[in-house]
Amino acid sequence: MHRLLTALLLALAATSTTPAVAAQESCKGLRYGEGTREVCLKQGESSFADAVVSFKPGKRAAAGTAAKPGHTLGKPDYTMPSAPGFLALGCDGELVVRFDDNALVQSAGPDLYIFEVGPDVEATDVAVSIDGETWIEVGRVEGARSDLELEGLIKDDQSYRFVRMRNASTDCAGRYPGADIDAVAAVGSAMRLSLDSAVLFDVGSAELKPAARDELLRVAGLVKARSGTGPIRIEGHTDSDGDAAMNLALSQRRAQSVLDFMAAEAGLDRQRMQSIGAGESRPVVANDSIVNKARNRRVEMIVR
Ligand SMILES: [Ca+2]
Ligand SMILES: [Ca+2]
Repeated sequence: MHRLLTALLLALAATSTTPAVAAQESCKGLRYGEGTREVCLKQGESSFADAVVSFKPGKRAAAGTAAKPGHTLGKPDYTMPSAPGFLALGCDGELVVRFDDNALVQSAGPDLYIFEVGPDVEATDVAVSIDGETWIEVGRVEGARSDLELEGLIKDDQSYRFVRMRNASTDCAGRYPGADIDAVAAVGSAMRLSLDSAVLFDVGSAELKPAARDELLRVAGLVKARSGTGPIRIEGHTDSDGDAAMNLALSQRRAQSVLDFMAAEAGLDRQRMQSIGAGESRPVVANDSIVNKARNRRVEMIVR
């Protein structure tokens, strides 16, 4: 018995002295890089940016395949300088990307990772935003440092969908001027689900339609399939039609209706959930057409 215990303790000691192996094994998602550039994306492929919001190439712009901002979306796919798969920002270049199926949140350890590639290492200033309008500068990536710790810079209970990168190197000569961006990943990544208000509610009502049930049960299934027991933020949003105060109140009641259903009927833990009304304050697109207004009428779930 005593010998068995000693063997067990020795085995435990042996595993604790091999942190590199332990780190690899502990990454259940996607793992990239080595040493100081190593990163574990626990939420896998959804961690990456999903859409280009804007790209200003700057004074000295790249040409050809290195000038396509879409190359910064999804997983990193750079293989060699002559191949497409990255964007050269240009000397004064500025790129804004957006997360759609996920959102950047503060987590333990670094929260944002910029995959910068190519033979030259160039500095990039990074900012993040909740709405794409108000920006928080979060630091600079350069050389060996590709990740950013956002603790103390962003709010713990908020989620950020926009990342802005500005080339910060002054030496931007050559065929690929400025920083070469291959991919952008939220290491601290929450799942973002957007529900169409028209599926859930009648106009002006916060009472769930019978047909909403299937959609909400489907969404609850996605939440349950995700590992994690962190907070779930349920946000109601409206378009800009009508009175702002009434929209705010309606969005709050709708978010609460979804929360109540998720707790009472869909088996999600009420203690994890919080409902918030944002009214018309946070559109995803300009309220300039019938189609766009419909896109802005939504209930979002941000799941950690
Ligand atoms: Ca994504
Ligand atoms: Ca962090």
